[in-house]
Formats: sequence, C-alpha cells, structure tokens
Amino acid sequence: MTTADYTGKIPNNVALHEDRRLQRALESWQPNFLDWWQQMGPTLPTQDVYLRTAIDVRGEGWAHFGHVPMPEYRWGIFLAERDPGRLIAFGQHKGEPAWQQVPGEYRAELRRLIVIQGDTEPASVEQQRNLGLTAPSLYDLRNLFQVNVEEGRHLWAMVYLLHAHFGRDGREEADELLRRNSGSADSPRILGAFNEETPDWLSFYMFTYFTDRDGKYQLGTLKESAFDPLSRTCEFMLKEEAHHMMVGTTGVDRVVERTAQVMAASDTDDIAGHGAIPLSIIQKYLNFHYSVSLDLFGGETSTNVANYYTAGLKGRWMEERRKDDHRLTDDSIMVDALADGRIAQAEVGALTGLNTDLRREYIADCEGGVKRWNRILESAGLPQRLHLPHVAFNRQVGAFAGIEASPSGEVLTPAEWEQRSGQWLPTETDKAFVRSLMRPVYERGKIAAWVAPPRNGINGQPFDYEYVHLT
Ligand code: BYC
Repeated sequence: MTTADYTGKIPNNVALHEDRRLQRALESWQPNFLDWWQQMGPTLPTQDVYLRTAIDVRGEGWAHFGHVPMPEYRWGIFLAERDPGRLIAFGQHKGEPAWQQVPGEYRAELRRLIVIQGDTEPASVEQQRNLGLTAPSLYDLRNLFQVNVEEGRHLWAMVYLLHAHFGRDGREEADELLRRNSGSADSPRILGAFNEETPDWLSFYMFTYFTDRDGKYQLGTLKESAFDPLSRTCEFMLKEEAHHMMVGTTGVDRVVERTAQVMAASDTDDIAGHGAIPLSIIQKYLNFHYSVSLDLFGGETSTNVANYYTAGLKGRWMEERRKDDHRLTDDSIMVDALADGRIAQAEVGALTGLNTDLRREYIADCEGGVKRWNRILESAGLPQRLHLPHVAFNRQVGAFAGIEASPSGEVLTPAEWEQRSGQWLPTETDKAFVRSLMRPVYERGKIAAWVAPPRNGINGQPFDYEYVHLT
C-alpha cells in the first residue's frame, strides 16, 4: 500500500509520480476542474470552512479536520487498500482473480458505468450551488460545503479511472464530465434526478436523504466489481458518503422536529403562518425526491444489468452475504409490471431483474427514515404520519413510466392526474412558500426558525462553533 503523497499537485495514494504520462494528463485536467469549480461550484464567497480532508485511507487519516479556504481544498485520488488475493465474487468469472486492468471485451460497458457514476458527482454540486446564500446556520453551511467538496473528489475518483485505464476515450469522457451541466437544455446531465433543481434547504435534505442514498446503493454494487481499481475507489467513496447520508437523515429529522413542535404548540396543522413548514408540504417534497430517486435504478427488467452482472462488472448489494450460487442463471424474481394497464407483478429471470433487487434494498432502507420521522411526530403527541408513496407514483423510468398513479397506488387517467397531482407533489405555491422561509442565518450559534438545531456538532465541536468564516 502506498501512503498518501501530498507533495505533488494532485494528492494521491496511487503512486502517480511513477507514471509521468498519467500524471501530466491529470495535471492538465486539473485547471479545467478548478475553472469548473469557480464557475459552477458554490456561489457564496467564504474565507475558510471547517472541512474534513482525506490525508490517508487508513485509520483516522481519511477524516482530517481544519479550516480550509475552499478553492485551496486538496482534491485527491484515494483508493482503499488493495487485497492482493481478492477473487471475483459473482458472474461467469466467479473465483478468478480480480482484474487490475480492463479486459478488452468489457471496455465499453465499464467506461459507461464509470461515466454515469462520474456524471452525477459534479451534477449535484451544480444543483446545490446557490444554497449557501440561504443557509439556516453556519453548521448547515459547513455541511453543505463538505458535501460539495467531496462530490468534487468523487468526480476526481472517476476521472482517475478514465485517465488511467481508458486512454484517449477516457480523457475525452473526463472532459465531457465538465462540459455537461445540470438542467442544461443543450448538454444535460445523464440521469433524470440530476437535472432537477435543489433550490431550497428542504430539497437539499431530501436530496441528501433519497438521492445520495441511491449513490450509496450504486457504489455498493460497483464496490463488488471484478475491476479492482473501481472496487477500491468505490469502497473509499462509501466512507465519505456516510456523512452525506447523515446530513440528509438529520436534516429531515430537524425539519420534522420543528414542525411537530410548532404544530403541538399552536394546536393546528396549518403552521405556515408560524414560520415552520407544514407537514403536508414535507410529505410532498418526500414524494417528489423519493419517486425521482426510484427512477435512478433503471427499468425493473434490464438486459444491461444482466450483462453487467454476468460479466462481473456490477454486483449486488452485499453480494458476498447472499446465499445462492452468485451466477443466477437458473433463478427467477418477481418484479413490478403493468398487466392490461393495471399494476401487477411478473416473474422474470433473476439476472434481468437485478435493478429491481437493488431498488428493493433501497426502498427498505428508505422505510427506516420514514419510521424515524414518524417517531418524532409520535413523541410530540401528534397522530399524523409521513409515508413513502407507492412505487408506481410519479415514475418516468421503467414499467410505470407510461401510467399515472396516486401515492396509494390507484391508477389514474391523465385528466385525473392533472387535476390531483398538486395534492401530492410540490406546487409553485408550496415552493414559493418554502423559498420565502430561506433567509440566511450566519450568526454563530443561531438558527432559522423552520428547523431545529442539530443534537451534535461536527467532530466534537459545539453547535455554536465558527464552522465557516465568511468574507
Ligand atoms: N434517467 O436498461 P435500463 C450518486 C437509461 S447516484 C435517464 O433500465 P440500466 C450520487 C439507461 O441509461 C448513483 N436515463 O438501465 C447521488 C439506458 O440507456 P441506453 C449513480 C436513464 O442500464 C447524489 C436506458 O435508459 N451511479 O452517486 O440497467 C449525489 C434503459 O435503461 C435512467 C449509477 O447510476 C434515468 N434515471 O440501469 C452525488 C451507477 N435510468 O443504454 C452522487 C452506474 C436508465 O438504452 N449506472 N436510463 O442508452 C448504472 O448502473 C445503470 O446505468 C443505471 C441504469 C442504474 C443508471
């Protein structure tokens, strides 16, 4: 294992200095990345931010805290330690040694997976770029920037793989990752959810809960990859990802907590006039972010995913804990399907149903969040509850893309959907109301009225710590 080298332009633990060509190629991509960060990254100017920087992948080295001016953040390339005896755990190459190089026959598929993963990282930074202007506290502002710099690092992780293993095509793809932009009419980001706006902090918490959680599951499957550098990269990314998940989970907790307090104190559901976010609006935001995140798993059946699995490129969540033959050629799975326009199930081969398998793992995890938020409502003595909408609700990808369904799974005509969707998804009025609450609170130890303070600070610091020095 090479220890992290911080002496060069690009911090890394991949012995970059031993490959001058690769080093030069990445060093010439670096200014383009920094230009992109200046143009598309956070808009709020700051002096410095209390950030976590990875200086080593071992022990505590991955979480080194200190105040850093953001443009001077050391984005680096870090892969988890190599296991020299690692064997492929699934697919037709099961039992063979993991690959250190890309096999020619899988080059196009692997590149595609890496590009799709890479595309989401800068997309989320673009989506979140204006949120600093309306942060509810310095603590939240710091968390936003932490998420942003780490998404930037995750882009570096994928660009490293493209440059190191895919030659000229890889370098071109790395350039394209900076050229596409979230929401752009001409060159949008690849996956749907990454072209949606994140215009307010309720959206940010929902995004980091639901959409970052797709990241957790997709990275979990790529961590199983037979292509060892991809596996090791994803393993380290997952460590950082846990913080993003914490921001989402506790962010929604804190909004629900504040809403519950105001509802209990004012004895009404209609708390908009009291400066907090009504539960009905929280539910609509949840419906939106959950449903667009379900789309990120692709179709219920997919020959792409079957091929990825068989080839050993993308495994299942917790592949090694599954008790089956890890080849799945003779197995089947029930997947969601449409039958005569009605919501039904169909039996398909386990391989083509792998997107469904992963989506189910994700849904079970999301149910945990809803349970937690409902416990907050319960402890406040309130009878109201939040719910995950039906899997067919508001879908643009997969079996239900062609129909409209209510959150309880009732199939609707287009006219009914048109008439009723505003009860379930945020309307312009809801969004304008949430935006009206988004006033920045940059005073140490203070917090906006629509969200409760966090229970814990960052790295043992108190809530009123100076997490960010503004200019
Ligand atoms: N939007 O065969 P199908 C993260 C396309 S998030 C638009 O069902 P497949 C993060 C699909 O490309 C994790 N198009 O799809 C979170 C295909 O196109 P072609 C990101 C879509 O391939 C927060 C066609 O439809 N990582 O890290 O089985 C902040 C047929 O689809 C969408 C990954 O996704 C969509 N939603 O599965 C920061 C991992 N869905 O080939 C970061 C890598 C599908 O016909 N990606 N299409 O032109 C994959 O594993 C798979 O490509 C997918 C789709 C799961 C995305």
